[in-house]
Amino acid sequence: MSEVKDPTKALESTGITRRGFLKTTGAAALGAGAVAMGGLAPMTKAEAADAAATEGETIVRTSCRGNCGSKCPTNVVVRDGKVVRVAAAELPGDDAPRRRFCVKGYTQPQRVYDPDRLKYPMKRTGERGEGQWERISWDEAIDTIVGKMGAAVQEAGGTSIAFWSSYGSYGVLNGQMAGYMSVGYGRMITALGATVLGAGADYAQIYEQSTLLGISGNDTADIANAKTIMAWGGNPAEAYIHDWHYVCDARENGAKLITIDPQFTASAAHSDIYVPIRPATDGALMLGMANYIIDNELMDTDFMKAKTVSPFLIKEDGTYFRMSDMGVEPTEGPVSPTTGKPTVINPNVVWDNATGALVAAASATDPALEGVFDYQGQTLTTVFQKTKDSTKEYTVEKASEICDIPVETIENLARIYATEGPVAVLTFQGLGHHVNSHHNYKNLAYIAALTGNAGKPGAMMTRGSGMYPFNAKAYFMGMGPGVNTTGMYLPKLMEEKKWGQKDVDIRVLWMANGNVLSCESGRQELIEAVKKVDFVVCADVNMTDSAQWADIVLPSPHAYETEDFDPVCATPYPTYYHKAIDPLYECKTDLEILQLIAEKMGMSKIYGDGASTEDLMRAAMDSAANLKFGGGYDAFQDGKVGRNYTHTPASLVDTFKGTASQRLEYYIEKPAPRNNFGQEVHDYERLPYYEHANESYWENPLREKYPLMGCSQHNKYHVHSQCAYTPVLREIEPEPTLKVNASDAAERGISQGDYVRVFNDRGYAVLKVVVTEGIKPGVVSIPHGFQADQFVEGHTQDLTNVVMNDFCSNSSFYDFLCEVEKYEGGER
Ligand SMILES: Nc1nc2c(c(=O)[nH]1)N[C@H]1C(S)=C(S)[C@@H](COP(=O)(O)OP(=O)(O)OC[C@H]3O[C@@H](n4cnc5c(=O)[nH]c(N)nc54)[C@H](O)[C@@H]3O)O[C@H]1N2
Ligand SMILES: Nc1nc2c(c(=O)[nH]1)N[C@H]1C(S)=C(S)[C@@H](COP(=O)(O)OP(=O)(O)OC[C@H]3O[C@@H](n4cnc5c(=O)[nH]c(N)nc54)[C@H](O)[C@@H]3O)O[C@H]1N2
Ligand code: SF4
Ligand SMILES: [Mo]
Repeated sequence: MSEVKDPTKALESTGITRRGFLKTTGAAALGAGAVAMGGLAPMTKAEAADAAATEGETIVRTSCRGNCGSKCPTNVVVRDGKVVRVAAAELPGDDAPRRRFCVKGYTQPQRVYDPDRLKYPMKRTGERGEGQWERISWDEAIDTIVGKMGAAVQEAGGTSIAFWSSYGSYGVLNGQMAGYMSVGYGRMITALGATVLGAGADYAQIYEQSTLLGISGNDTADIANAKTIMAWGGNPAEAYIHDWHYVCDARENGAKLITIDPQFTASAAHSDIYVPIRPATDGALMLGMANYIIDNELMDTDFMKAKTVSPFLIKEDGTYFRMSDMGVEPTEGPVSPTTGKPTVINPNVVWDNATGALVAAASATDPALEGVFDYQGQTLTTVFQKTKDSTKEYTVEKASEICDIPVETIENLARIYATEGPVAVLTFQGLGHHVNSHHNYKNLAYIAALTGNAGKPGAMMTRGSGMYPFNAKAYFMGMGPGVNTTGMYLPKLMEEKKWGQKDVDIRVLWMANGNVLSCESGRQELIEAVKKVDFVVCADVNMTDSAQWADIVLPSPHAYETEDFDPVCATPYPTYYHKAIDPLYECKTDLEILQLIAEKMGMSKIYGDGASTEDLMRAAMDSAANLKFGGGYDAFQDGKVGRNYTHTPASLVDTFKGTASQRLEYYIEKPAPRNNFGQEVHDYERLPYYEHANESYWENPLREKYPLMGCSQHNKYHVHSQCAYTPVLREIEPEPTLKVNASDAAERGISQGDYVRVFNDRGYAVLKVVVTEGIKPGVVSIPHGFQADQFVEGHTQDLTNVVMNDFCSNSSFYDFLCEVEKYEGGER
């Protein structure tokens, strides 16, 4: 093994301090990893043989990168420096059946050899967004960028440089997990004290469930142990194809499948029960189910007492009543690996029915679930009592009205959920893409707590995702980012030039690892904000909707042309990207580009003064623990298939180890906003809660003008906007389509295959219609991941808005109203 170098040491002599692992960003990254899985079926022998090398060929193990989440290990067969075939790579032993692959994986070579790839650095010649470009040299590109960055830093400080990403890559060298967690971007950003604009997607789930409630979910393989599976606001058959075979296994063992979705998805088609729900009302459905479960005494009270925060007492100010409140001094526990300081042991107090006294939770034999208690004039209420009281208005009848679901169906759902467990809830963006949808996760945790549907085999609130531990220190070169927020706040930042107390005068905007001006919501508002920035750079593989708005575009290599390591993986086998072929054309990786910039700016020490790729990779992978238990970098070299050593039989089930109380939490003692700029935090952030969506709610007076509620779906032929131009996939699905219910179409004189104009005050798009019974009347589904030039006119993402939830920063991809009319402009 070669010497382990830590190039971050180079900085110590400069006086720049390094910063330890940020708990929240780590958790966010983990949650982001829970984002997606993929793959259709195990390899047949014939398919596996596809990837076998014949004479003159070599097989290189890599991945298709991107954020479908499956991270299928890929065997790329190379002959004469060219990719000739690809197939799923083998996984060892018992994990072999986890080997999956899909049509997007098989067609990656078409993306590699796409003639429209960005080939050279280019600069804009016409107006911004006009599409006029001129080839330039790398020297000119780097000189221009360094000139702009240097001037901006001098005049307006480090925060004037903003790096904007989403989920293009989680690579430890070139990616931007959680906005900046990689050697390349992390070191540049933390050395400059730059502004990080992270993704607005996935935050309802990531922030509420993973970060605040500390629940990470069971391993995907555990789905097979469920007796009931609920595809609730998610479509595992198409978006989590990696999980789907476990759903099928469970069904073969007799499990019931229920889908709750306004669209009749592929998952719905396979279901025993399909419940078309009015969008953005799931929170009310959950509370209606909770009240039915309580009223009909279907609760698992043993679970509630032993495994949840239900019996914990809360003071009037909303914080927990602890032993210190009764004069018992806290004691010191073991040193925390995250803070390096001893943990404080100050137990929660419960009322023990057995002794009729207030005691530490662990010593109660029969903790009271309900009740209000007095301690020296202070009123103490159990978490369950408080929640029950604050949500009692959501009777089954009220939920029925809000959700447009019959009372009997809600009662049936509640009974099944409570009595036919273990229940695996497979959910994602249907519960996450409205402005206030983060409350869904507290409500889901509440019904799971009432019924014991978490923390045991087959019972989960979501499926988890593994992460190979990485050495986050390798990503830091200073105090951290100057400002760390979400890209959706760009309009606010450009307007106010402040973030909390900090000045943020963004002069240079760097877009990479995300097609943000195609995929983030509020596209037009974001474009307006981008127009106000002096200088915009975009690094990508293709001329994306985002690259179109840059001043300089930089060509990035395809995954097969890159060396990197992705620590996030749903299987125990995280992917090491071995470089299969040299980068085509003049493409350079993000790290190479940032190294050139650092050199020109006199900052080359941030990348270890010419340290090799191996050195930098080792800095991220070779932590003491990784070397000891998992082998680190070397475990993935020379044909070895490294395994995530933290993936153990014990890790298959989430037993709430990540929560402060080591119990299932549905109460948040100290809610703190993800992006803190001094905003008010409401008391309801603590509790299960329902409120209607921002725009997409039935009673909204705006429905007189725009009666249709929007939503969308993750496309089975795309990974977001990636694969949007893959020729084979375009043959299957040549153009974007809008799904409209047959009754809504008939009312508007729209027929199958017509071109329609879908619009609201923010924007419009012209595209082909699919008239279907497979969507709830009053709801339309816009396509996700198509590019501006694939619409006849406009862009469906222009219908969405930039409104975010200030507490958890999730955005409003489905939270919009619109109207549809027949397009009279003829066919394209
Ligand atoms: N093929 C493919 N797979 C992917 C991706 C991809 O782009 N392509 N992306 C990956 C990523 S990053 C993510 S986050 C996941 C997303 O994974 P999923 O969320 O499972 O995928 P979606 O297709 O967005 O499914 C959301 C479903 O919610 C429904 N829905 C909309 N509004 C509501 C509502 O208010 N209530 C309920 N109950 N349902 C509602 C929609 O009709 C849709 O069927 O997919 C991942 N997998
Ligand atoms: N209407 C609607 N909008 C949505 C959603 C929806 O359901 N409906 N879903 C939302 C969700 S859940 C998500 S996660 C987001 C995803 O939003 P994005 O992450 O922005 O989606 P992608 O199209 O995958 O964009 C990733 C880009 O990164 C580039 N890339 C890949 N690897 C590299 C690299 O190594 N270096 C550089 N420089 N670039 C690289 C890719 O070529 C691609 O252009 O979309 C959100 N938007
Ligand atoms: S797109 Fe996703 S499911 Fe398909 S091969 Fe690639 S990683 Fe696997
Ligand atoms: Mo996502």
